[in-house]
Amino acid sequence: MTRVKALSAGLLAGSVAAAAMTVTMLLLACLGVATPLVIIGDRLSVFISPGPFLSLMGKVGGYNHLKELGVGSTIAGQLLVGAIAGAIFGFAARRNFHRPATIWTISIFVVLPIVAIAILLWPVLGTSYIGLPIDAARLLTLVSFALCVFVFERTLVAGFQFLARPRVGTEDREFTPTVGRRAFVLSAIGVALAGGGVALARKLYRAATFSYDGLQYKGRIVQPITPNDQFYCVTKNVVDPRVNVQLWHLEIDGLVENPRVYRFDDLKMMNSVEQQTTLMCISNGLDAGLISNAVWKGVTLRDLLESVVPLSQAARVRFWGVDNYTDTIPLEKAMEPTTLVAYEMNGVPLPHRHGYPARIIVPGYFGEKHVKWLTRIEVSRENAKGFYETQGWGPDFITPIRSRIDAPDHESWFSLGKLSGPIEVKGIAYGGDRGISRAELSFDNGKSWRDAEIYYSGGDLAWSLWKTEWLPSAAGDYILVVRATDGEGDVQEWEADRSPFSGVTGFHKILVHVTA
Ligand SMILES: Nc1nc2c(c(=O)[nH]1)N[C@H]1C(S)=C(S)[C@@H](COP(=O)(O)O)O[C@H]1N2
Ligand SMILES: [Mo]
Repeated sequence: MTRVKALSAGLLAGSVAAAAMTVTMLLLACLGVATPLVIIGDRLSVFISPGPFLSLMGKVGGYNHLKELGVGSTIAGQLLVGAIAGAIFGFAARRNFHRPATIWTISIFVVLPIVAIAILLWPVLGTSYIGLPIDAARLLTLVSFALCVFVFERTLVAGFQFLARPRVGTEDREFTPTVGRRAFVLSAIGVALAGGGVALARKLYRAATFSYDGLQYKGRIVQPITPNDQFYCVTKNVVDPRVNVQLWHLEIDGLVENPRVYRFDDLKMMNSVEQQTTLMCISNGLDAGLISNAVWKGVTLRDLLESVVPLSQAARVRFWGVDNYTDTIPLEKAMEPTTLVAYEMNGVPLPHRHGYPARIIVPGYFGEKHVKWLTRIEVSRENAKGFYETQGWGPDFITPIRSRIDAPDHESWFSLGKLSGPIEVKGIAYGGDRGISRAELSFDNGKSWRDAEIYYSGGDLAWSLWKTEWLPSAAGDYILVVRATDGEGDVQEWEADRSPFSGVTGFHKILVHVTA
């Protein structure tokens, strides 16, 4: 066989094999198995610090696009690498193409990638979208990956032999019309595989988080308690877990005397508490709606930790989601009676996208710390870090005082002549786990302030809703500003020395035009 023919036969066989492997991965992904298609992104994202991360996100048009780009380029990259590997294989195998040594193809195309993946992706292998415990998930991820590369290897060898084997009854009359026909058949198989891959990708796309990741709750519709289907949502995942509670375990281990494993029913049998708590994402802008309030029911983390007895060196607690998301809080905060492992949200089991079957609720800390799809609680030393902390968010994760004007809209117009009464101005105020004692409004960009009425208070751990009536005396442009005071008497302010990655501080302002 000539070099060119061997290279092109290898290239074609490699492309088809890569397509077969990708389809296998998509199939596994549909079954909730972690595949390189998504965990490579998880692995890489911790290396990108928040500044470049945000600018990258801005460049590609948002977090969802970044995720799409991540998966898309992984698929493209793997098809490309497969094709090139096929070409190299064809070139190397051209002399004894009818019996390439299986030991070599298995070593290079199966064993080597498994070892590489095990080393490079070790920290994220314990991911399972159906909720398997971490060790079982890691094993399943590896075995599934082995299956994928095995599919690649077998398809490559078979495809290449199919193209390169001599026609029956002839001796090495290569690239006759037979070869052309065979290339056509193999390409057709490749196209069929690609079609199947696209169908699977579509199915996954419909199940993906793109439709709700970044959902905000703000404006006139805001009520004291956010309905579950309107509760803001942030996830690092392309497809969120749908945990099978029969498979699910909650492991509690690390620096403890008696590590324990809880099943869902064990949690339900324990003493439960119910509390209203507001969650806010660290990246919530001054005018944005990545903040919502719900009533959560669950067990106190303290009860769980006391059952395992933390050792004296214990200083932090690290939470693990089944999606391999992690975050930490100080042990002291973990022991507060309001830090929960919650399994109900507004009277119903946690919806899948909010962490079914159980999540952490840690009042007064940014949303990041409220780990969803909880599967492991690890008591650890002082230096343990979470997913976003490793990226470089923080160092402060305690929510500052924030408030927002929900009505009227920014840039709205009123005509004095047509007003039948005062304009209703309303919004929210949030003081972490310190409650809200006061909300004030300014209609002159902060020169003077007057009290608004707090007409709803959800307690110390939740937001308060405020409103006031405004009757502008003259036409003009008005800048409305809101500021809140928390339950400890601290007044909302712009903190000049706060790290930009510890959440923004400052005031929400809107512009309102009043005409005669
Ligand atoms: N397991 C897991 N937990 C997670 C996340 C995640 O991607 N995976 N996202 C975090 C972030 S950034 C926020 S702001 C909150 C959002 O919670 P919600 O979607 O229920 O509002 O969940 C946190 N918990
Ligand atoms: Mo977040």
